[in-house]
Amino acid sequence: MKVYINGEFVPEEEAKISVFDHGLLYGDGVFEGIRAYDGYVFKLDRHIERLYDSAKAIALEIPLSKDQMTQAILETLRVNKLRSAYIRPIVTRGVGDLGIDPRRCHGKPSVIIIVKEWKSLYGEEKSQHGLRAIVAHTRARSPDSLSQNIKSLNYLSNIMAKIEANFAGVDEAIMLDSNGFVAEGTADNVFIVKNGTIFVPPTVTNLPGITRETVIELALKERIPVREEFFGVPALYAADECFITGTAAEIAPIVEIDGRKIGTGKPGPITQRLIERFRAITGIPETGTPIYEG
Ligand code: PXG
Repeated sequence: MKVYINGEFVPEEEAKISVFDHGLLYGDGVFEGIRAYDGYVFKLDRHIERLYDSAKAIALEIPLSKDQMTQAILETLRVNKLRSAYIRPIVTRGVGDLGIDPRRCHGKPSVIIIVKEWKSLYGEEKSQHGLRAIVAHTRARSPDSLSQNIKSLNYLSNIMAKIEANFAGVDEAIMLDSNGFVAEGTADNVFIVKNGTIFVPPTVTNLPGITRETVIELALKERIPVREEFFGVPALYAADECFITGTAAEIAPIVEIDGRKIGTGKPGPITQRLIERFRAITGIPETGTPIYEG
């Protein structure tokens, strides 16, 4: 696999950056997680927009225009002859010295694009039968600190929640906001279904997921009511269905939380319907940017 680093394609083994890069030293940078399905990059424009929004929030000027970034991503896929892939653009503050001041990076951000052949996150089995989760003790970062809205290279709170899930021997951790309401998963958004209505927390406490917004659109098309409102842990336990959404997870049912069975303990009918609808809109020109001509 070849990796894009600052305009050049470098073989994977040689794809290295400086130990003085502030992305490594301070987590000073932003990234995206994107997927290509069967020759089409799913919602590429939205991912590009979110990358630039994240960069704007941390006052990081990406040295490529949005169009140049789009072309760089497509070219990286073509160089690697990929049709279905995971795509990871990363922009860091760049190479500086041992001091946090971004001015020491001389305004030269590092741009990296890694592409990989896609492998399913939880495996077909788990995605079909559902995941087990815990509610994490580690809280999602609050909007008055480094907002969860920014897809920055600082993922430590999410990683700590994931470690909690690993210790508990379950698949995923659900993080609460500073008020104790459900915020999101470690790399995904959380939805519940109660009496035929879908509930999802407003995005002030979580990443405005592109899968999340896609699922809301699909649900409304299916005439399933959707309410964006905060809910607590008891509502999570008492839900008829629960699922997480993300570029990696797609739509994955959660069937157990903190030892409580959710609904029947099997993926619910609304979750299954949305999974089906979601599958139908990936890998098509209506939702994706073509990698190859014709
Ligand atoms: N919340 C968080 C904290 C995330 O990191 C989502 C929600 C879902 O957003 P999207 O736009 O993907 O629906 C994410 C997404 C990875 C990886 O390699 C992580 C994400 C996406 C793709 C890959 O860990 N995070």
